[in-house]
Amino acid sequence: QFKKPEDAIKYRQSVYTVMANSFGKIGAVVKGETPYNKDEVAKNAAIVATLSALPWQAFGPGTEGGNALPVVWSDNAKFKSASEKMQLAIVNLNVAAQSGDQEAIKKAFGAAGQTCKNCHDDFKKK
Ligand code: ASC
Repeated sequence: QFKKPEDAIKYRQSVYTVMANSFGKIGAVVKGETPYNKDEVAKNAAIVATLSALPWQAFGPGTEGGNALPVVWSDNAKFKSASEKMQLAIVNLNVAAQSGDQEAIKKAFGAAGQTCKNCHDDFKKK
C-alpha cells in the first residue's frame, strides 16, 4: 500500500494534522473561544470521525519511525485497543455534534481528548 516507510509516516501524520485541525475547532467552541454553530461543529465532528479510521493502516510492519515509539509494533494489541477507544469516543462526539446538544458535545469532547492523550502518553515520542 505504501512504497516506502516514509510514505506511511507522512500519511498517518497528515491524517492526524487534519484531524487535530477540526478537533481543535470544536475545542475552541467548547472552551467558549468561538461561538457555537451547530452546523460547523457537526461538520468538524464528521471530518474527525471519517479521519479517525485512517491512520491505523499506515502503522504496518516496517513503518517504524516518525513520532511513534517502538511499542506500537512490539505491543500492537495494546496500540490497537487504544486506537479503538479513540474511534469509539469520536463516534460518540459525532453523535453529540449531530444532535446539537451542547452539554453532550462538551462531555464527549473531553472524553475524546482524553483518548488522544492516552495514546500520546503511551505511544508517541515526547
Ligand atoms: C487536540 C489535539 C490533540 C488532543 C490532545 C488532547 O486538540 O491536537 O492531540 O487535543 O491534546 O489531550
